[in-house]
Amino acid sequence: MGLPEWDGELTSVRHDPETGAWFVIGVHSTRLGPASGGTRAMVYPGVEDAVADARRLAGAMTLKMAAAGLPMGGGKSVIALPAPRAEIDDATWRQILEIHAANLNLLGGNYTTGPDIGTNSADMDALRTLTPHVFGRTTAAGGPGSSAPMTALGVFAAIEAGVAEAGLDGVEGLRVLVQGLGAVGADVARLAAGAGAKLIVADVDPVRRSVVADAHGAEVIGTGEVLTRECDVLVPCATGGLLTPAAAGTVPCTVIAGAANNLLTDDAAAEVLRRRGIVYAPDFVANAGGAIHLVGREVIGWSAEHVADRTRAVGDTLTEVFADARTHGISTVEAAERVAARTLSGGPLR
Ligand code: HCI
Repeated sequence: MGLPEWDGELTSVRHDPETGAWFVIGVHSTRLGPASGGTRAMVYPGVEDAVADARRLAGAMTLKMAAAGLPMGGGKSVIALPAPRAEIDDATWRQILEIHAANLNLLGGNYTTGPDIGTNSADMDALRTLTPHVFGRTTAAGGPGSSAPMTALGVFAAIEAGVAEAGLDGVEGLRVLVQGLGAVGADVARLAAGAGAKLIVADVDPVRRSVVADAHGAEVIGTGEVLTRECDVLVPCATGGLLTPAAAGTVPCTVIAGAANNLLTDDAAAEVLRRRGIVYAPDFVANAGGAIHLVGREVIGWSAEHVADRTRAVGDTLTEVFADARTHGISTVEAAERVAARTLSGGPLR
């Protein structure tokens, strides 16, 4: 496999012929503490794509931890499945988790995982019986439970900060378009509806769409309309890579703040958004609530109340990022990277 260069510390790649799964772990940085980041399980076109995704996501975790002031480095696991998760039988999934746990044990605590797309707290319970290097177990198993509510709380704080930066007067009455109604997206939709937003939602899954639409009176649109539907706030909560520079050049909204990791395909997209005057809340700041929950509860020992306070503070961080970007004529991504770089240059946080 010819791999491109990477500025991270280590990539582990393993294939299991029996299950047909590939296991990739990207350890981007251990500068602030042990690397940490979720386990993503999904189908990829090829193993190169899985490696590229793990590395990109691991890099984003480094920035996320640093910008949130958490004492952890950045890493990510990707399990490239032989078939969609829903089609994998219990025995095979168990086997996949066992191999993943063995890989985590080989890394000896330099990387700790948690849930991400395709895995949940119950999977973390199962992994935790095989390896100690796991966050995010269910409350029944003694863990802090799903990180989704805190991720959503932080995203909502990001929406409010973005709305203020755009000179709009609060979320009430604004058209808020939520793309992706998984645990996080559905909860952001609930918060936005509670604040009086006119909700527009899109999801590939018809059940998820109608549950949210019925609960909050949301308008449902097709997933193909997300980038062309006029709205005030676009809230991407599905997989990343939604905004290419071309899409950033035409997307008809005023504020973008969502939960998806690696929302922009590259820095050029951030620059396009800046030039168009669209307020973009950098993903690794806006979606840090999940990491604050897991690391706060399981590493630092924060109370649930303190975790919620720290998560709401995501809005304050973004207010500073927006002001810094405006003052210096740089993209909000560059401004947020400066915040992370300041922390990273200081070295370990604990
Ligand atoms: C994420 O924010 O994308 C994942 C959060 C996380 C943090 C620490 C360990 C696993 C997952």
